[in-house]
Amino acid sequence: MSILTSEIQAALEKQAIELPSWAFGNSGTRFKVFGTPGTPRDPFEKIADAARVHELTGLAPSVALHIPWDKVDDYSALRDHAESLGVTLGTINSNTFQDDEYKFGSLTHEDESIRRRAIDHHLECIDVMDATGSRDLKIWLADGSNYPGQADLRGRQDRLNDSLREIYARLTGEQRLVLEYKFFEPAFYHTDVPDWGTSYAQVATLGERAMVCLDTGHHAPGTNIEFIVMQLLRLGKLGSFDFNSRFYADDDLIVGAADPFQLFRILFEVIRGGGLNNPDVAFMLDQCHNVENKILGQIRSVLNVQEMTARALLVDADALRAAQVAGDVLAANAVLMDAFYTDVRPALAEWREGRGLPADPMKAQLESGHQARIEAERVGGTQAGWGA
Ligand code: PSV
Ligand code: MN
Ligand code: MN
Repeated sequence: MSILTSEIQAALEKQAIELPSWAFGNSGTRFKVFGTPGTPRDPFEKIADAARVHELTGLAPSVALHIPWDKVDDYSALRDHAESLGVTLGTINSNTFQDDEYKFGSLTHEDESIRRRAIDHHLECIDVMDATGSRDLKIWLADGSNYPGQADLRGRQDRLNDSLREIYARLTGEQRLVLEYKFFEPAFYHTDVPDWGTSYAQVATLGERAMVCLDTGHHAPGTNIEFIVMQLLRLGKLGSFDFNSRFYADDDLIVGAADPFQLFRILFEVIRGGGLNNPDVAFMLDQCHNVENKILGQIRSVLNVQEMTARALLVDADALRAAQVAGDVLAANAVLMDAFYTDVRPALAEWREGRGLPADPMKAQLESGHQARIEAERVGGTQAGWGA
């Protein structure tokens, strides 16, 4: 009998992880962007790559877009294209971090005309959402300052709130706003939305459909991220995850690569807090593949999330609770570690096969000739990159 009980299988069956369109474009560091053959030349091809990941894993039914990187003339055509490949268009990510005007901020800017421009960009993103059928608008701001005294910290919070209120008021129906925080970079002294508390304080003033986005790479080293997950779920304000992993700063590496145990702990708190397969909590990746194959990198990522979810689902909740109540520190820790150390890969492979999916999606992609085909097809044109 499989170690994956029917309850666990039912939970895994429903798991969905949104892929970022930008993961399929070329990306790099400020030192070098390595182009790779077969890289998509437009948003249509990025979506085709994302659909390939879903086809092989059954785990990634939607793709997040970044505007203007994924700007197209006809969003209904993009939507039809996605749907014809078996995926939907997901979160719309705004972008106020690459125009000269935004050098000193966007939604927080002192200059009303620049702040207006930034608000208008978000309103246009909501127009895109109307056309794509997307539910979530994700806002990450590069706003901040580099030197003490450079900026009026308080005034910027007030303007940010004013801007967010206007954007939120434009949402209709099921649409939501998720505000992402990040402790530093590109600003180094202060960032206007540096932490979950600031994001929470801002979205709490907007309304029920404004939530916090937690990017796992956006915390200082040593931060107990699972505690934040617990707290936001408790407050009903965890809107979405941007999963990735980091060794140093905002590395955007494959989720679960740097610290699988941390991913396990996060997923344990997600399950504990009722956040698994909960439509209010969107699972997304926010990653870049600078040196590895991008489609395989995304397959590896969603499998890592699935594997750690399965392990977290294996935690014997009753035994854990009993040990906690009894004050049995070592027994409680052992319950958690037993689940973490369980190798679920063979059971997952078998389960996948039973659902008509390849037992090993990485191997299936490698042996399929798919990469060679897209390399042959995608000759000419300009390859998309992080930022195009
Ligand atoms: C910048 O830090 C960033 O990685 C944020 O995490 C956003 O989610 C992402 O870029 C896309 O805008
Ligand atoms: Mn992010
Ligand atoms: Mn980031």
